[in-house]
Order: sequence, then C-alpha cells, then structure tokens
Amino acid sequence: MTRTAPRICPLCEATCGLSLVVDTHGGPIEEHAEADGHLREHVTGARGDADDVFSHGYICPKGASFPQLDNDPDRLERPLVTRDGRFVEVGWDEALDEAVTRLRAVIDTHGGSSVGFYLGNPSAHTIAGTMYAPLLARAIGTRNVFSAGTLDQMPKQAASGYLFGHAGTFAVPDLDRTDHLVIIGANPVVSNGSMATAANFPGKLNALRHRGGRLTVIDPARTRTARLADTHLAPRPGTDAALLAAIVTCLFDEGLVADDLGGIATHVQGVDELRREIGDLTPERVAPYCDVPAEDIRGLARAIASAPSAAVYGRLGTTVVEFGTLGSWLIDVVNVLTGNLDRPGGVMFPTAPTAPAPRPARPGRGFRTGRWRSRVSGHPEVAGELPAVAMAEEFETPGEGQLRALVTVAGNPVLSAPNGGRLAAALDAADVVVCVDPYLNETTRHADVILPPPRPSQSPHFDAILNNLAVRANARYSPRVLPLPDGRPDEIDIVCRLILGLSGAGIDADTGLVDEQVIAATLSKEVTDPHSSVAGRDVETLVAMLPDAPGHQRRLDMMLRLGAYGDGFGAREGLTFADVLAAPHGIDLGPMCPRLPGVLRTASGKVELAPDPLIGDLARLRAAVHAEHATGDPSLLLVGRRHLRSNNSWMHNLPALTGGTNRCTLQMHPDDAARLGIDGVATIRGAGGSLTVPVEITSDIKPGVASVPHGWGHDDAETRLSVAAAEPGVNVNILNDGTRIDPLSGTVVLNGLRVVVGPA
Ligand SMILES: Nc1nc2c(c(=O)[nH]1)N[C@H]1C(S)=C(S)[C@@H](COP(=O)(O)OP(=O)(O)OC[C@H]3O[C@@H](n4cnc5c(=O)[nH]c(N)nc54)[C@H](O)[C@@H]3O)O[C@H]1N2
Ligand SMILES: Nc1nc2c(c(=O)[nH]1)N[C@H]1C(S)=C(S)[C@@H](COP(=O)(O)OP(=O)(O)OC[C@H]3O[C@@H](n4cnc5c(=O)[nH]c(N)nc54)[C@H](O)[C@@H]3O)O[C@H]1N2
Ligand code: SF4
Ligand SMILES: [Mo]
Repeated sequence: MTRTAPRICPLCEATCGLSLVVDTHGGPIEEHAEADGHLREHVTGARGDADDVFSHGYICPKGASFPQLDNDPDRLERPLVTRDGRFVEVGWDEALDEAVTRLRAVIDTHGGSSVGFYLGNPSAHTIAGTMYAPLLARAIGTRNVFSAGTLDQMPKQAASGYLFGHAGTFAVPDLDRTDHLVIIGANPVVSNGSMATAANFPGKLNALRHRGGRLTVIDPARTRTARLADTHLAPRPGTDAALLAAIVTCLFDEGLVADDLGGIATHVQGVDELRREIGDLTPERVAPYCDVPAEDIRGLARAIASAPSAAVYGRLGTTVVEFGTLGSWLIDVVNVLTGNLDRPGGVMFPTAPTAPAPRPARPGRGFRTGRWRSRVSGHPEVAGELPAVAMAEEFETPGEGQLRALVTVAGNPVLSAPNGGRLAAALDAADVVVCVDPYLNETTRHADVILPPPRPSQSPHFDAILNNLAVRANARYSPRVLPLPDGRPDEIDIVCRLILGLSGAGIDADTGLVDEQVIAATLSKEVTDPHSSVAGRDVETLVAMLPDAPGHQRRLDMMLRLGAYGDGFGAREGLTFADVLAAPHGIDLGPMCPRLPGVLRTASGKVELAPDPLIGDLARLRAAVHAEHATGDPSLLLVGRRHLRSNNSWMHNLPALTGGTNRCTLQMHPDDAARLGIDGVATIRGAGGSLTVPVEITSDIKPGVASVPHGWGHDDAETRLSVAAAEPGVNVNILNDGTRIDPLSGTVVLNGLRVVVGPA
C-alpha cells in the first residue's frame, strides 16, 4: 500500500513542492528500525507536486533522489561520540550531555568566544537552521561565528547593506516580467537559481524568450544557461567588477541614465559622486583586462538601458572573486541607473509572509562592518560573521581568545573551504568539536560528538529564509511525512536541547521554552511600536491567541500574523498559521510589489549609491585593471562549476546522482591542452597544494580558464560514505591557501584563482 504526501524539497533554493510516495507497509530499510521495534513506513518515490502553488510540478534530479537521500543506509540514526579515539553509538541523553558538559567546560574556563560556531549551507533549508541555529550561537556567547556565507554570498550581503541599509535586504530579479535578463556568473539551468528563489528557472528562461525578451549571459564557460542566451560574453574570470564599472561609465557618458531613475530619484543619493569616482573605468580601458571587446560592453549597456525593463543578476562568478563586493554593488548600481530598481520587470524586494510587515520609511542606523575583528588577522566582522577561512588560524594561534572548540550545524568546511587540511588538524587538536549533521564525513569525522538530525521525511519544513528571496510571495508548510520514532529528537529538538543545556536550564528542560522566550521578546517589542498591527495590545492576550502546538508552529503563527499578509492577531483579515496548514499545496501571495522607500534602513533613508567603503575599494580595482598583463603566462584561472546531480559536498553518496557526466574533472580549452601538452590527466598546482585530475577538453571553456567542481575528495578512510568513496574525486580547495580575500566581505576567492597546469 502506498500513500502520497506533499513535502517542500530542501535540496536547493528553488523550494519545489514534491509529492512523496510513502510505502505504508514499512520497510526493511535498516537494522536499527527493526531493533527499535519500529516497522517504519518509508519513502519510495518523489514526483513534482503539480498542485504546488509555487513550483507547479517542476522537479529536478536532486529532488527526484529524495527517497534515496531519506533511506541512505550511511545516514546516521544515532549519535556518535569518541571513546578511546573511536566513534561509538550512544543514546541521545548521553550524547547531548557530553556535548553540553564539554562545551560548558571550555566556555567557563576560556569564555564564550573560545567556542567557534560554523553554519553550513543546508541550514538555510531547515526550520532548525533558520529559526534555531542563530539562537544556539547566542547561547554559546561567541563572536567567532562563521558560515558558508563567506564562501558564497557575503559580498552581496555587504553590498546590499551599504546600498539599502541592511545586509538581508536583497533586490531579486523579477524573472516572470522582465524584458531583458542579464545573468552574470551564474548557471541557474543547473543550480536552479540562488539568491533568487524561483522554481523551474529553466522554464522561466524559456518563457522569457517566448514573450520576446532577451537573455544575456556573462560567463567564461558556455554553460547550459549560456546556450539559451541571445548574447554570451565570456570575460576573463575575476574581472566582472571592471566590466560592470565600464557599463556604468558608458551609461553616464552616452546619456543612458534613466530619467528620474525610473521614478525613484528622490529615494537615491550619490549619483554625482558615483559618476565622479568611477572615472576612467571606461569600456575601452577595461577591455584588455576583461578580455571582452569594448563595443560588446557598450552594446550591453545600451541594451539594458533601452529595454522596457531589465534585471541584472549575479551569483558565484560575481561573489567568490577578488572584487566580490564591488561587483555585487555595481550590479545593483546598473539596475538603479537604468531605472530598474523596484519596478516590475526589474529587480525588486520580496515580501516574505513571515518577515515583519513593512513599516513607514525611516532612516535607519545604516550598515557598517568591523564592530569586532578576528584575533589573528584582524578581519572585520561582516554581518556578524568572520571569514570561514580564518577558522584554522584562530585555532592554531595560541594566546588570549584562542579558539578551542567548534560547533557545526550542517557544514562540511573541511571540503568546502580552502585550508581543509589545516582545519582538520586544528579540529583534531581542539578541546571539543560538536557537529549536528546526518553524515560521518570529512568534517564530522574530526568531531567528538555527532548529533544526527532525522531523515527529511521525518522533519517538518518551512522556508523562513528563502521566502525573503522568492520571485513570488507564497506561504507553504510541510508537516512531517513520516512520524518520528519514540525518543528520537528532530533537529529542532537537538538544537533546542543544546541551547537549554548551555544556558543552564538543562538538556531535559521543555524545548518549548526556547520558543516562548522568542515569542515574549518579539511581542513585547511589537506592542510598543506604533506602526505594528498589535501596537498597544497586551502581550499575554496575544500569546494566548497562538495555537496549542509545537513551539516552532507557535512562532510561525506569530510571525505570519505580524507579517505583511497576516491577520494582525485579529486586527484585520489575513493569514494565520492555521490557514497555511490547511493548504497542503501552499498559498500564493502574488508577485513582488514596489517597496521603496519603506524597505530602506540607511542613515540617509535613501539608496546610497556611492558609499565610502565601496568608492574606496575602487582604487584596488583600478590597480588591477591598469596592471600589465604578461603575455604567454603559463598559468590558468581556476573557476568552479556545478552539476544537476551534485549538491556541494554531500550528495555524492546517492547512487542515482553519481556517475555519468557528473565527474570531478578539469575542463579546459583544446588550445590550452595543446599548448601545455595535456592529454588525459593533468597536474594542477595552486598556492595551497597540488592535485592530479582527469581532463575533459572542451571548447565550451574560454582559453586560459580551468574549471573544476568542488565538494569532491571523498577518500578519507575514517568517513562513512560508502558510495561516494567508490568515486572520490579530488578536493579542488586544496589548491587554495585561503589567503586571497575580498576585504569588504571577508569572502575568500574561489573563482579566478591562478593555477599552473601541466601533464601529470
Ligand atoms: N545542482 C546543483 N545545484 C546547486 C548547487 C550544487 O552544488 N548543485 N549548489 C547550490 C549553491 S550552495 C549555490 S551558492 C548555488 C550557486 O549557483 P550558481 O552561481 O548559479 O552556480 P555555479 O555553477 O557555481 O555558477 C557560477 C558560474 O560562474 C562562472 N564563473 C566563474 N568565475 C566567473 C567570473 O569571474 N565571472 C563570471 N562572469 N563568471 C564566472 C562559472 O563558469 C559558473 O558557470 O547553486 C546551488 N544549487
Ligand atoms: N572551490 C569551490 N568551493 C566552494 C564553492 C565553489 O563554487 N567552489 N561553493 C561554495 C558554496 S556556494 C557553499 S554554499 C559552500 C558549502 O559549504 P558547506 O555548507 O560547509 O558544505 P556542504 O557541502 O553544503 O555540506 C553540508 C553539510 O550539511 C550536512 N547536512 C545535510 N543536510 C542536513 C540537515 O538537514 N541538517 C544538518 N544539520 N546537516 C545537514 C551534510 O551532511 C554536510 O556535512 O561551499 C563553498 N565551496
Ligand atoms: S530544483 Fe530540484 S533540488 Fe531544487 S528544490 Fe526543486 S526539486 Fe529540489
Ligand atoms: Mo552556496
């Protein structure tokens, strides 16, 4: 017998609705279940949910592999702790108690900041990661907070912070209505989009073409996305900030700046200063550096300016690069100057149903970095985080404030970050490492305690973060599809019990206490805000209106009711959590709407187009543009790539996703291969180390560029990834010594790194 159940896919930012097929006879899946006396139901299939209001049935190979992920025999079911240098399975109370006692001991002796906290990518896709993990960092009491953000989007956060006043306020391309989409350094046909939550990105690109719109792709590789483009420009990696600066100078010089900035000029300041400061970075000046003809840059500037609407969108090719924050800033500068900020078809600010309801415009405190600094290299804090690549040195370097312990939630920095070997050694030497993670992998194998979350099917789901990036507002909640076995904490419970343990309440305290504190604090603030829908009301009365339900649902109800579409706790018609729960395929809340000026929190209350730190960093860009470029340089510039059947470092263990074209190879142009005498296998050397990799020769890669995917290198015998180990690949991040950082965001350079390639 089978039944089906809707479940939002947690495997990428597209948040597709899946329809899971559940075998209700129970499965022989793994021995533990039998030992526990559970004959469990299990998930046997996943289809796209045709009724899902956001994804309308779309699914990709990763989503289709949900059952294999859920049933993966290598997934940890019980906590592991080290005893005499080996991992042993223990019960939940013992593992949690050990984690808390050992972390407490470090905190009591050396202070909260001696414990580091690393939050990895999948945390953006879980309730535990979005609504609870930040509270765990606070309970530890540490300023040594790290995340995959400084391997990814932090430059975009910093740029958005300077432009709009808050590092979480993002302008997202209005994919469904734009007339000209310009994609820079992203491959959404494969990645399914990032920092722009849209299900069926490939379908949206096709729809753009069908309605007569234009697609421009800027990428040194002719990716699957580039193949759909009307125009494909292939710049030298790392040079996009210069190319964008040249578009800006061209807009100014050719009088292409939109009248009244498309109607938002009163909300923008700094246009004249920008024009002055961007100066000589003209298309002709940057063309040799970018290796893109000046006429192509001018042509693009004109095309963006003349389109009825246009949206410039950048991702990893524009962030994990030397000028990541400058590039992210200039993307939105082009959007502003061409009149495309905050208008349909341009880039707009989404309104998530759980975000606080929009308030009237008011100047904010603005965005600044460096409220504290990393101890060893003095990196400034950015959006509350220090660079992930600084973790190893913070462990290695003795002295006051040295890192002695680490808590990770959903991260694999030993593979995903440069310096993996150094970090691994540091973790082995640490007093204690606690990982909340379902796998014994390259990072968690250095832990003292591993606390595995249950299967995705046993976890509820709500996208509290990704809704802030959605091209169409929606509210969707997935309850657990399979029940949790007795005594098995879910990830919310695991994180809450760590919080309660560290805060002194004890690991056995009611986990709902964590939520009640957040609820009380949030509502106490709301009732004193004259612009809140609950201004002046009594907190206890409001709390009493929340459902008698698990803590996360009570919080979601509060957030929804206070949000833009909420009922204001009965003050108006609107959403409650009960409405969302009653709509298993979700509630569509419509397209993005204009949000200026209310969304701004800069000190001026305007979009600040020429912030000092960015203007200041132009000197570094100018120096790179003007530097002499040696001809005949034997080195190549390394870039990354993604594959439809890969997900960073952690899905190579699913048979359905491995093999075929999903291989860890070095892709390079035939001219380079001939010049360097390479055939079959190559050796790559970078500042951090060297690797031997199979080569794929393809004219889809620009000459002078080498493309190698990340997340491979599963050859550590101490891990438990039996499928991945059979085809381990190599860890490309070994090549990177992690010393090149975008100074404004603390983000390490992963794309555009110089490497030397030769025959193996
Ligand atoms: N299937 C799959 N989907 C994923 C992931 C995955 O691993 N697999 N990972 C998820 C994650 S964590 C993220 S952050 C997103 C990333 O989403 P994307 O950014 O869309 O993914 P990438 O494939 O890294 O695309 C980056 C592109 O930038 C190009 N590039 C590299 N350097 C430069 C440069 O200097 N300039 C320009 N213009 N282009 C450059 C590369 O050739 C590549 O095509 O994908 C998410 N989705
Ligand atoms: N060279 C190079 N390096 C890169 C990139 C690149 O393009 N090139 N991309 C970078 C990017 S964009 C990113 S986002 C980072 C990713 O960096 P990380 O987030 O550090 O690494 P992931 O590979 O995503 O590993 C995710 C971890 O989460 C665990 N996990 C999976 N599901 C869950 C869950 O539900 N709960 C918990 N608690 N754990 C879970 C997995 O077992 C795994 O250990 O890598 C970066 N590294
Ligand atoms: S695109 Fe694929 S991985 Fe991403 S949410 Fe949809 S089904 Fe899941
Ligand atoms: Mo990412």
